Formats: sequence, structure tokens, C-alpha cells
Amino acid sequence: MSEPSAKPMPPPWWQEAVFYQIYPRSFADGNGDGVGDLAGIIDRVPYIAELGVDAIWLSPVFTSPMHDFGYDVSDYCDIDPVFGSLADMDRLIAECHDHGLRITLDWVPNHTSIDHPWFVESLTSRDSPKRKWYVWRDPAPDGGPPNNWRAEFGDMPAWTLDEASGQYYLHLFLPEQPDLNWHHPDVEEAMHDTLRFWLDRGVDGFRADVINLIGKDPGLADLPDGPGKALTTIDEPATHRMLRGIRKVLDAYDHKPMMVGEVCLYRPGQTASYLGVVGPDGEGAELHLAFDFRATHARWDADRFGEVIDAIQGDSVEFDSWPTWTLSNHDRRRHRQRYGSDGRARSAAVMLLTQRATPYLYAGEELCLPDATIPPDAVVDPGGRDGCRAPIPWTEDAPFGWGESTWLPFVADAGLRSPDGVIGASTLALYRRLLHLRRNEPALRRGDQRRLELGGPVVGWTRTLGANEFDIVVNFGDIAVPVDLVGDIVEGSHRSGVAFDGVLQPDEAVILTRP
Ligand code: TEU
Repeated sequence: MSEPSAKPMPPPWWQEAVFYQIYPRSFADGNGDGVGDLAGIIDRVPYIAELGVDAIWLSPVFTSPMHDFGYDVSDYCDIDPVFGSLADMDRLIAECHDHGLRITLDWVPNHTSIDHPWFVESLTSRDSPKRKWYVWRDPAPDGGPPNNWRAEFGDMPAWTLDEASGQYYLHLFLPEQPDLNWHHPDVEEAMHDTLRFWLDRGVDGFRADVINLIGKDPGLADLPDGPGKALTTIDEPATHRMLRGIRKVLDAYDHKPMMVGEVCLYRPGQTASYLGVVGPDGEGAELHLAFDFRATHARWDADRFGEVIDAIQGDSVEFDSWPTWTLSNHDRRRHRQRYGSDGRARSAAVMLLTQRATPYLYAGEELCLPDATIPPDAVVDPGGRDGCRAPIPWTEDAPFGWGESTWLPFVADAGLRSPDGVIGASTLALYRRLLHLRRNEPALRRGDQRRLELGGPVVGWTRTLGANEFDIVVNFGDIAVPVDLVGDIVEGSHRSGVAFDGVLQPDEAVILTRP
């Protein structure tokens, strides 16, 4: 008698999921004040579920004076009135779960708002019990900032002098975003409590903002090459210890909450190292996932994307880590804008949703949204990122489902790119078909990925699981090219449901099944 074969463990939910990022100010306007809110999102949950994604990442909705539109939190455990109330958030969590969607929140652990009661207290005196919760230092001998770090936003040092106490506080972003001192055990504990607050309310996890920054070396040494930004250099062992502590908080919950980290480091293996070195009993685990931004930096070019695809899969094998893939988010020009045509954006969707990775979509890409043009007097973001944060047009006619006056202008051709407009509807249909195909085909989610050597402007890869196999090919060029593959086009940027004729049109991407 043969031994019953051990059933392989199913992959964790966050490896099989497609995430959908919502920038709350820009998604949907429930109360008609021109700023998106939780009521608007609740109304659109059926739309999101029907799209075929599995989970939401909601950019910050916590109480904030909005100097960085919510990435400056003054209360981690409440909702800013511009977005609604805690009761609305509870309703959103329930609504998502009722529709089979998971919901993850954006946790901003590196810095608070200057309005956070912890910082307000820290500012009162050098002896305040909260003084050590932030990074305070005496001036350099010349009276200037303690080191040569520059802030991410504005042309300024990462330090602001508090005249009253004669000390500087550190802020890697705006002066209104003071950095927390994670080396203080009370900070660590208080921040763990903010996670528990939301986990107890049923959220399924978090996106952790600039997570590589939390464990800064207390020596705060100068950058060796002169004044500059420290965001992409801070990579300290202390952060790994802190992440193991965070992971224990998450692992104490039965519903398997996850955390994806924004790790702003680019050397091979650096990002993967933030997933931890996991032992047989799960000890040593850190983040569940880390963002990979390499695809967001590649221009529409076969060689570039060939390299990115290989690098992401290569790192996954070398460092035994599950990858992520993303083309757009609230910090960068949208990929439709970067690539310059609807056809390319549609092909990019085929590429994104056939990777062996957890994809992160940015709301609006399913409608083929470019960036909005922002007149100088309408600029509101200190980081110059308003264009990719334009409100989503929900109807064909102005005001596109929003109040009369929105916080940012709409994109050009907004009506055409609404779900009922010509471009919006066809792109939405493509995303729905791709997402449903991915949901129905384990080979596209977790199958092996192998590159096809096709050369020229064509990049191809194969996804295989058992006997199921798909070939995916993308033409990055602007002329039709013959491709030596046979099969049926199960899905594609320009056509589907037909036999492949061996010629890939300009900017076309197809998913083929072997006949
Ligand atoms: O972003 C960190 C980050 O890398 C960006 O600030 C980037 O440097 C900038 O967008 C350049 O265009 C995270 C959030 O995603 C961002 O929205 C916040 O502003 C920032 O952290 C501070 O919390």
C-alpha cells in the first residue's frame, strides 16, 4: 500500500492576492465636498470586488493636519473628519469582508505629525518625558544642524531648530513630520498598540511607510559623500530587530494579518533582507512582503523590462523571497503617463498581471488614467506629486460623480476615461478579464516563471504549473513583428479569444495557451 502523499500547504493569502491601492482623497466623494472619503469608498466596494482584486491598501485616513496629506499622523487611532469617522471605518471593514475583500491600512511608523500629542509634549522642554520619543540633538559646533542629512521635500536640512530649547529635531521629510525615536522602548510599545487597535477592529494588515528608516543608528553619522538624502542609505540591523517585534504583534492574531513594507533600498538583496531569515518555526520573520519599485523606474523598452523581469525573479530565487510587482502609486507619475499611449498601458496590464509576484494596482489604472496637468496655482503637494492624485472620474459628464469643486483637477478626457467612457470601459473590461483569468489559473499566480529568448523588441516568459502552461509575449516596438509561437490568445491587450497568427502588433501583449 502506498503512503498517502502529504498535501502541500496552500500558499499564504497575500502571495495569491492582487492588491488595489486607494488614495482616499482621490477615489470617491461620498459627501460632495470635492475630497474623497470613506463613504465614497464604501459605495464603490462592489465595483472593486467586481474588478476581481482580492485586497485593498488604503493610503492614510488617520487624523492629520494634512501637510503631507495624511502621511503626517496626529492620531493613529482615529479617522480624520475629512474622511469620516471610526464608525465609517468599521462599516468599510465590514463591507469589504462581506464582498470577499481584505483591507490593509497604511501605517506611518517613522514619523508623526508635529500636532501629535507626543510631539507637542516632546517640545515642551528638554526634560519632558516624551523628549526621548523623538530625535533631538544639540547643534553642531558651528551652531548648524547636527549632521549633513537633507529633507526629502523642499531644499532644506533634515533638522529644524527649536529656538526655545536650543536643540534641533530630525525630520527626514517635512519639518511637520518629526522622526520618532524607535530606540526608546516606550515608542516601540506605543506603536505596537496602534497596530493592535486596528487588528482588533478586523483589518487584514498594513502597508508600512518608509520602514527601512525606523532603526536609525543613534550615532547619526554624516553621509560620507557630503550633504544628501538619507532615505535610500539607511539600512541598520536595529530595524530588523524592530521588525521581528512587529511581526510578533501580527502573528498573535488568528486571521493572519500581513505587512508589506516600503523599503527604499535598491541594492540586490537589500529589500529581500527585510523579510527576515525565517527559521523552521517561523522565528526570525520580519515583513511578509516588500515593495519592488524597479518596474516603476523602467521606460517602455524591451531591454529595460527584460532586465527588470529577470532581476525580480532572480532575486526571488536567490534570496528565497516572494516578490511584488507594481507600475504605479501615489508618489510617481502614472504608468499611462510615462509610457505615453493607451495601447502601451494596456499591454503593461498584461505584463503586470502575469508575473510570479504579488501585484499592487493603483486605483485608476484600470481606467487607463494618465496624470492631470496641474496649473501652478493648483499645486498642493510639497513633493510635486499632484498629477497622479487627480480624482477618479466616475461618470462621463462633469462633475464626474464629485462635488462641484474638487481638491485637484481631473485628467484631460476624464469622461472618456470614466467606467462608461470609451477608453475607461474597454480598459476596465481588460483588467476584469485579466484579474479573473489570474484568479482561475493557479499557474498565473504561483506557477514557475521562465524567460523565453525571443530577441528584438519582444519580451516573453512562460508560466507553468503541472500540465498548465501559458506563454506571455509583449512587443515593446512600434512595428509589427513575427513571433515564433503557436497557440490561442486567451487574453491580450488588443485581441483575445482567437488563434495567434504569429504576428505581434505594435505595443501588443498576448497570453497564449498551447493548442
Ligand atoms: O514615500 C517615501 C518616498 O520614497 C517618497 O517620499 C519619495 O521620495 C517621493 O515621493 C519622491 O517623489 C512615502 C509615502 O509613500 C509618501 O507619500 C510620503 O510622502 C512619504 O513616505 C513620507 O511619509
